[in-house]
Amino acid sequence: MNDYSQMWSDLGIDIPSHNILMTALPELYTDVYLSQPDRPQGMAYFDGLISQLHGERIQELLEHKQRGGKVLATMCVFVPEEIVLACGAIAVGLCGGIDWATNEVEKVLPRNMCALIKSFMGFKLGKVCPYFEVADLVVGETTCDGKKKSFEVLGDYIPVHVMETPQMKNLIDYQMWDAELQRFIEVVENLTGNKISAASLQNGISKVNNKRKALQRLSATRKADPSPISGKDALLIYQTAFYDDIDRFTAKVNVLCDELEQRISAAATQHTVPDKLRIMVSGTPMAVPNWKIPHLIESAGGRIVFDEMCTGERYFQNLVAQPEGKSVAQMVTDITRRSLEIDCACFTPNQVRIDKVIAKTAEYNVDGVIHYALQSCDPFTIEGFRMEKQLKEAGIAIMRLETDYSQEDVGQLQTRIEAFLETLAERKG
Ligand code: BJ8
Repeated sequence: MNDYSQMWSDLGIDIPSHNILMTALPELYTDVYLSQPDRPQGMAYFDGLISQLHGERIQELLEHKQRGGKVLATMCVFVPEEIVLACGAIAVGLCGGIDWATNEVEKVLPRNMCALIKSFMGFKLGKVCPYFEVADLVVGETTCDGKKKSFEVLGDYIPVHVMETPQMKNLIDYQMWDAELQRFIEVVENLTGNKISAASLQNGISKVNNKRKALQRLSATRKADPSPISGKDALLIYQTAFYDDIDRFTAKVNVLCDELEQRISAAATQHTVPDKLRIMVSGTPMAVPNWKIPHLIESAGGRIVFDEMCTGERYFQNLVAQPEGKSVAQMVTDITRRSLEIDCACFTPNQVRIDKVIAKTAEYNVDGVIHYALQSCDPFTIEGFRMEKQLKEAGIAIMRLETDYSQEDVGQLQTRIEAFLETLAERKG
């Protein structure tokens, strides 16, 4: 494996702290991922991707910058990657799935913020995230109050552009988001020095649509019983979708899907044992390396077959309309329409998300739903109550969990998850 110490040091990474992080992750990864039996061969690429997330991928981004390209770091699926690509820039996600530099974070943010926000702030303040250090601009949004105010604070450390995301889906919200996208185009054009053309935006839309189609294909394989891929592996792919080179990633997901579809065909002739319990996880996104809940569910005998999260369906469930033959303005309107189809809990009302969960439990033959919210995340925690009530009325088993990134509640969570799965097993007979 290459030694990237010099690259990290040149980026201003705190090497001793980064070493601690890099030492802890392989152990966790082996425990959560590599210990799984019968993994698809196509997962080898994603294992390599994770192991090189701070190495080879960062080097690629630096080479892109040496050629005059720009890198934009994002924290939300609202930020239109299509526009970033159309200006010749690259969009990457930010690390945010582990507690880091908490003492430093609590000097600038209140203690009871959601773990996701504290984590990405900790990665910046603790200087352990090379994505922050290669980024020319962080693109934030006003989805929830915590993020809205935290991006203000983050702006003291790195250039930040904040997009005002809509909270409702009325005509005025479409118009506002369309105007926000125009403002974003100006920002990215000024940063990159590249003007968007119809051809470049068409290309950006096609690339992102192809990535989403590949992820939709992956998701569709999980309707099979038994599902040909573990929920943890599927989650890993959804998580890395925010980091990898878009064309390479799309190709690798499609190769994996070929293998999964072959597995499904083979299972049909071999009378393979169906999944014991098929689970949907719904709620706040799980950023790398937040694998706590999926690991507990699958260790207790559940098979996660659907992820109703932004590291999941919410990211790829909708495509931008076909861009061929359209003007830039028409394509921007299409991006607006797709964005307003996102069913994040930051919207009000958001009945469409609950309706989708009910519909998908049938489509994916789900035995029970685990609703997951990070502590102090008001949008998802509050919506979880409504979700629970309506699912129960529809006869669907559901359990709500609230947690953070600490390991302190693992025992308690394990007990609750095992008890829930036992109930599901009895119900299933
Ligand atoms: S579109 S889910 S990625 S906002 S967990 S920071 S909501 S307090 S992440 Fe999200 Fe975009 Fe919505 Fe998706 Fe706030 Fe909640 Fe923290 Fe959250």
